[in-house]
Amino acid sequence: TSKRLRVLVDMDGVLADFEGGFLKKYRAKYPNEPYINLEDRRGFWVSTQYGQLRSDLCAKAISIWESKNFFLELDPIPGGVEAVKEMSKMENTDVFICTSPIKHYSHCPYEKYAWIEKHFGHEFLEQIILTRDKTVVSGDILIDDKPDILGVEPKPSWEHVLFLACHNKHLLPSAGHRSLLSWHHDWRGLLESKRQ
Ligand code: BVP
Repeated sequence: TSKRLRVLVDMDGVLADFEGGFLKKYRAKYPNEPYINLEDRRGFWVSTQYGQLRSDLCAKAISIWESKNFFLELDPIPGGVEAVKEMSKMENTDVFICTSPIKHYSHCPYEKYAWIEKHFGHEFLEQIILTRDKTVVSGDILIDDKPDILGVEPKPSWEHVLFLACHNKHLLPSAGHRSLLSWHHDWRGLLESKRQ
């Protein structure tokens, strides 16, 4: 039909490799401290799992993503930039990058804009939604690696499709939501299923 499809795509863990970037910079800054291999990550919050490893490691983990250039220098997740560029050119499709900045705002919000400009071009800055509450954003589908997306709106308009990540692998297959295993899997079919 003629209705436009609105796709919301998360950034960290879906387009930008937060986990890989974190581990690389954590190990470089703290070469003598223990760390968690990506295969052993459990739970969305890196800081929580590092705090469980040893309580002082929580603050050390946080110091990594609060540092200048952390968000800017994240590598792209394979296939993500290409997929989002392609879907933004599809007929009757509006794509937004919907991402939650950290509250330490000195670098993160700026660097998220700069990352999008670097990988998608200046025009794509129109498509950015920065919010700490994704439930108040309307859309048909939200592709996000966070298992629980909560906020003030109890019935968000979007269907949450869980994007596979090192921290949520063990949750799959989940009764709660459909999932997308990678950008090399069938995201086109997922979008088509929402158009009816
Ligand atoms: O800005 C990102 C990184 C940050 O939370 C935001 C998640 O955004 P979405 O992917 O939901 O859009 N973040 C923060 C912490 C700890 C803070 Br204390 C963490 O462990 N993991 C994480 O992603």
